[in-house]
Amino acid sequence: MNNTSPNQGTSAETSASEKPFTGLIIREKEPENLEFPFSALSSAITPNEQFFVRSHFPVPKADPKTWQLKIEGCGEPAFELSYEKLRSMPSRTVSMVMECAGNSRIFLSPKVMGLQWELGAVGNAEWTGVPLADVLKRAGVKSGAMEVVLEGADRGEIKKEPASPGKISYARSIPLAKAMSPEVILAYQMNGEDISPAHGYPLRAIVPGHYGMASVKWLNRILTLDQPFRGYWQTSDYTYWNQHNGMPIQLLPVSEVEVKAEISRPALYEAVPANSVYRMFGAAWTGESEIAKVEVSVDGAKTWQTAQLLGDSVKYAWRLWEYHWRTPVQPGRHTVMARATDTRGRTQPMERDTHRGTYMITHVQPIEVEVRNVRGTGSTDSYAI
Ligand SMILES: Nc1nc2c(c(=O)[nH]1)N[C@H]1C(S)=C(S)[C@@H](COP(=O)(O)O)O[C@H]1N2
Ligand SMILES: [Mo]
Repeated sequence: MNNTSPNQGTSAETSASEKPFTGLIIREKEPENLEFPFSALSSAITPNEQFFVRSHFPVPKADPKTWQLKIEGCGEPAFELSYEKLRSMPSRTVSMVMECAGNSRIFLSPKVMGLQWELGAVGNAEWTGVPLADVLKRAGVKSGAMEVVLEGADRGEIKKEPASPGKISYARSIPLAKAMSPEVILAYQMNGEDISPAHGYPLRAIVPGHYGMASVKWLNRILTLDQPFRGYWQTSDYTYWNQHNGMPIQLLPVSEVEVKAEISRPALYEAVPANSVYRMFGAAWTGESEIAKVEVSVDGAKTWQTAQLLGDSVKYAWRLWEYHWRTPVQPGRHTVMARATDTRGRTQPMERDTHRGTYMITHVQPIEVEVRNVRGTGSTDSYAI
């Protein structure tokens, strides 16, 4: 698929059932961490002001006139690029779903540490910038390099043990092979506008196929390494237990996105009219693959029906879907679920895998709704039959 084409548009049906967007939800005031209310999903592209924000530290100030991107480890001295120079280089636009690895954490029971995201630490935007490979080729990659570290200008202290040695900068690495892939870009625009301060102005990495933590914001330094990077967010935070013969043997960095479908509507505990057709609606995404199908269950996972995928498949972007649910005649509590499968045959698990720690929360989420006899409750997603 051509990844530079405009993404799936909103169909007429979609707009007919839109719930208005009434603002982001605060998960933390300082630093600012904001969630998109997922029931307001209305189009394949998340508008900039609706895009969730996940930041570990306050937004660093940046002056594009003096700002420099430093590339080190490729030879002496460090290679530098100005903002102006970067903007003059050939660019590319990539449509990418960005999901925070901790998205859906509030559904874990017992409760775990970390921001308590519901369904909205995820969004899909078109990012424009320079392929990282072009910048690395200009700087010259030393033979033996195996990882590329991306460092942001934001800094802070980690108080949780093991505490950091004073202030440290946010940094993550990706394998060299991924860094050289054409979809990985250094982006200065988001949906056709210069990236806002909250989302990484003036420059951020965009690493399609990986969870959000790899897409380093306020990027000002790139380092190539001939050994695995052992930084804080690579080895202490954003890790999960790799298993061998049923034994957890090694903490590995969270990296590739797992396949997942989310239900936008009905929302949790929404009142759904009985004996009607309700249009269920949501989005599905995966990592280095594409969505093959989304299935819906309205009977507690006894049977699964195929949902309709909307628009075209765009690698690394999410795919919208819908399903027309004939709601029960009898009022009462009902559970609906959705699960996605990708073209590699990977599908969402029903149970939580505890080796994933506090990240990669993709097991099937039951969404409870209240089926009611009343009509005209304001729902535009259904019609009587
Ligand atoms: N420099 C820097 N980059 C960062 C982060 C950060 O705190 N500092 N947060 C990461 C995480 S955990 C996520 S999920 C995404 C969120 O990007 P957004 O705020 O634009 O949605 O940015 C990533 N890049
Ligand atoms: Mo994240």
